[in-house]
Amino acid sequence: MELGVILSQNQFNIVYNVLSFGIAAMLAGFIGFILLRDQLKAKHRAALTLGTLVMAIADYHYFRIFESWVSAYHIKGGHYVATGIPFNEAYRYVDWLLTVPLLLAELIAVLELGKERSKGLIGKLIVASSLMIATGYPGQIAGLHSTSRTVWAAISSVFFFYILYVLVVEINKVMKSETEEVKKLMFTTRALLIMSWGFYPIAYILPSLFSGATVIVVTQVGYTVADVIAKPLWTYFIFKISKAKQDDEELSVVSEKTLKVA
Ligand code: RET
Repeated sequence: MELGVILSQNQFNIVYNVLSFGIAAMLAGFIGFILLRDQLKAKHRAALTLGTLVMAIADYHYFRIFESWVSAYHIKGGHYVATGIPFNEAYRYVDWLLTVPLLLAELIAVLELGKERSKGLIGKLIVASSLMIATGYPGQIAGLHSTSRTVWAAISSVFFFYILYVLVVEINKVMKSETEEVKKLMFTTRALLIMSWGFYPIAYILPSLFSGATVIVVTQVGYTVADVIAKPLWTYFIFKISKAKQDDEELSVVSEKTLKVA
């Protein structure tokens, strides 16, 4: 798709900088979550551990995407033209294939649904998310206005809506029995889920409204922004829920002790 495309210096630099921002955001998340680890006791750490792994996987992929971007174009007569080495869009999809199940597992861990229920749910969500991503990829690399792009996107969307439906139902159920603080955080996490996940199909559709090099720029900026919300920001909120739950537990232990003393 990219061969023959000419990018202005600005267009090339926007993608270059946004990918560089992606590397920085994922690295900052990785280090930040390691530093936050001590604030949680072992019992509440599972979700943060998964989030830290997500950051490592994503940072590696952003580095590879960046590298691929740099080798796909070179400057000629003041413009960037394709070198002949294709820009590798598959890195993103491989990244999602690995990180999406982990991000979903983070949420399931923090919802504390019990071992059996969590296992069953995670199994279903892994299958659905793998299918969503695997069926999205052929559409991503198909021609921008081809029928196959629409058909694959429609198939992928079935799994997308299924995942969102399952998660929103589970969050809503759990929210009912939580304290005000946890409820508020879960409310934000639910909004973050819908916002960030909703951004991916938009970043997929949006390029069809443009032509030429703008398509490439819009795709890369869109996916990177969505990734920063869906990975580090998401994990940060999940961490806050873990912390609030831990604080609640400590508070109830203290009040039980006070009751006994009294
Ligand atoms: C695709 C193809 C078009 C239709 C749909 C898509 C959805 C992608 C999503 C990706 C989520 C990725 C996340 C990554 C975080 O690391 C594949 C673009 C519905 C929802 C959360």
